[in-house]
Amino acid sequence: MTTTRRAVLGAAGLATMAAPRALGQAASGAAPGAFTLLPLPYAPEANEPHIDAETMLLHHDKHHAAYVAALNGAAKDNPALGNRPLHETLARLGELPEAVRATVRNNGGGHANHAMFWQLMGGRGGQPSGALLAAVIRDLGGMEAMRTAFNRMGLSQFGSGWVFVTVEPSGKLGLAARANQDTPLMDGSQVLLGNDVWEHAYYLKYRNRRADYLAAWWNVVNWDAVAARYDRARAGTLTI
Ligand code: MN3
Repeated sequence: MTTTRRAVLGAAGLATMAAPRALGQAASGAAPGAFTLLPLPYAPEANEPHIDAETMLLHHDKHHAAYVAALNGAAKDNPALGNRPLHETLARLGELPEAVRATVRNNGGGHANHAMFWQLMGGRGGQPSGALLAAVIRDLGGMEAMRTAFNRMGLSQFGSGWVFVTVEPSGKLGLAARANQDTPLMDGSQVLLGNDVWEHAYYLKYRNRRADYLAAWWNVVNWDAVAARYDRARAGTLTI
């Protein structure tokens, strides 16, 4: 929630208005099962030929499912986890008991990152319009400059990680790379979009050619979905 909304709502408003739940999180967080693996929002072959169906199925049904299972395991022992929106937990990892912090960082980050990732794929690439395109031009030098810098950061991320376009607290767009399942949500930014550069995201089709995967991935971005995320980010209602 933005400072502006906090100020507008005031203490009474905050008390009566539940923070927005994250995508893939139960409305009332009764652990276990507080966190849910939502189905892919399109057929696994929807991103062919750029991202193959087998990769999509393994990635969603096995890798993402494992993060959700481990996160629910942590919530079983720490019920407060399931009752707090995931993005708020990720923004305040330092408040968690040390025994559970790394598990939540890795698997909560993994759940948030993948839930975001599926939502913004299944499209036909191209480019956004309107306010989002204007922001890309204003803050990132335009679509081609953004893609070039994003792909370079994804390629130079050593080992497993992610590359993101963020919405900073100031409202400006930015670029960020993170190791493992870390996310800019852990640093107070919002995530507009992100690409997974773990080998499991591309190795079946692209083998070691991460650069080819990064270049091809833009062909499946659903810019309508990204624009909807941008609107929510500006309204202070984007969760993960
Ligand atoms: Mn992954």
